[in-house]
Amino acid sequence: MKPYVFISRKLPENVIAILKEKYTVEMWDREDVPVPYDVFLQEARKADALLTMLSEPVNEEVLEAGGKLKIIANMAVGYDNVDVETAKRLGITVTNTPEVLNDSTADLTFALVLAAARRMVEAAEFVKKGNWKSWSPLLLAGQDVHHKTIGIVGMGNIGKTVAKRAAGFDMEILYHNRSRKPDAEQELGAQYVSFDELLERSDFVVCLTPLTEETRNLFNRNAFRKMKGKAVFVNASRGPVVNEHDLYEALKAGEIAAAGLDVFAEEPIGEDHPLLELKNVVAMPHIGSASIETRYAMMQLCVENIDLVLSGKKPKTPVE
Ligand code: 8YV
Repeated sequence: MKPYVFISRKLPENVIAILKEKYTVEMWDREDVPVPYDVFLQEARKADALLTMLSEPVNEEVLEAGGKLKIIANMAVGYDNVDVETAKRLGITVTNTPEVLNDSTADLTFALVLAAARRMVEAAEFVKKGNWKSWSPLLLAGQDVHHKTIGIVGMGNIGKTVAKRAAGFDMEILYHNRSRKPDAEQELGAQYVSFDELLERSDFVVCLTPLTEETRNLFNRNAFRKMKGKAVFVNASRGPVVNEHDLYEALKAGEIAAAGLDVFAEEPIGEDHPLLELKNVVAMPHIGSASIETRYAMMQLCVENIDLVLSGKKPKTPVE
């Protein structure tokens, strides 16, 4: 019997063709809803390989379901949806999609910095709604980005790629991370500072840290209170790193100036989400890595990792 591969979202046929030649491949083919948990679990019982998205909880029950699983290829650099410890215990390989998304995610992150600072979404709506009838010197005036201070929390590969963009805008670059990053310090002049110092000194606070028990709720009322009144906060990592209620209160009270958010505590969000009431919030539907080129590269990497592991070889990008 051929190994069985289950893919939890519809992927283009040309990407999965190589898997179909060698394996039995099934795919959840609805685009409007994620695969229901009971269906996913049933598929996991049969599967040798699962190609998963962030929306799928790859928990102990899933990992232990059939006893045949060899690989979880998660189509994301983050893997907070996967119980990696249990996978390790069971000898199941977990892979992610690092590197290929660094530039696209950094582009989107920097776009949020610019959009929130220069009020670009508000301005675009103003024009589209036919409100552009006159001109005044401070009409839709925002804040400059160039020559300001950016503070990057989470100086991983994406953080460094954002820092490169910031250097091009002549920004002073501060960062906070679990460990020092000498390459970012030497090549980009980034300065390592404590979390509090970063909050106090930055005009732009950019969150790119993975979601862990340490980072959950890291950006809370206390943190927002330490930021400058003109600070712009950008989150392109994981929603639960931010206390959304506290962010709402901080924005509403004018404790910080604006926010650019690509991620939310519970996704997707509806139009009734409180943060959407605020004019100074730029909200995106978790599209950090969503360029056509990058999404293809991510899918391709998942497919390659599955093929390698099912052929008894080492995957390209294991989660260690
Ligand atoms: C997701 C992301 O991959 O890579 C990550 O960790 O958050 C995104 O790039 C994307 O939403 C698909 O799951």
